[in-house]
Amino acid sequence: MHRGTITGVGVAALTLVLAAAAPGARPGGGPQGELKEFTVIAERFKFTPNRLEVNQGDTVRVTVRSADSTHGWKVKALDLDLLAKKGGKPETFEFVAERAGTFPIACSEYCGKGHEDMKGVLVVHARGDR
Ligand SMILES: [Cu+2]
Repeated sequence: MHRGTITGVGVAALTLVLAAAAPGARPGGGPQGELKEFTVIAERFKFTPNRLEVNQGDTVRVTVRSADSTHGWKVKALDLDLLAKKGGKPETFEFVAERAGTFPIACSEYCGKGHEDMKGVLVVHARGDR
């Protein structure tokens, strides 16, 4: 059954698919959505940027890179959880912002005393609300 969510294995598979696709190719992309790209730096104890804003229907491509230890970039409400490993390569994934709303982002990998402060927000503006 297709659940439409991105979890650990799904992200890995998706990354491979993206790597194989030509840059900028957006098969199945809706006529209204745009491609929005973000690079997020995760470090103790913040995300930069910590606020991402897109429009409903946009394809969102997020690259997360750690500047120190291992961190997670998790949007629980959307079932997104990306691991940015210590000294690791940037991790990229892509999803379509189907639901409008304001979704909290948190670090999903305990990284020290300020871990709880690693927060952000993903804002998906409803169509017609631009
Ligand atoms: Cu953390």
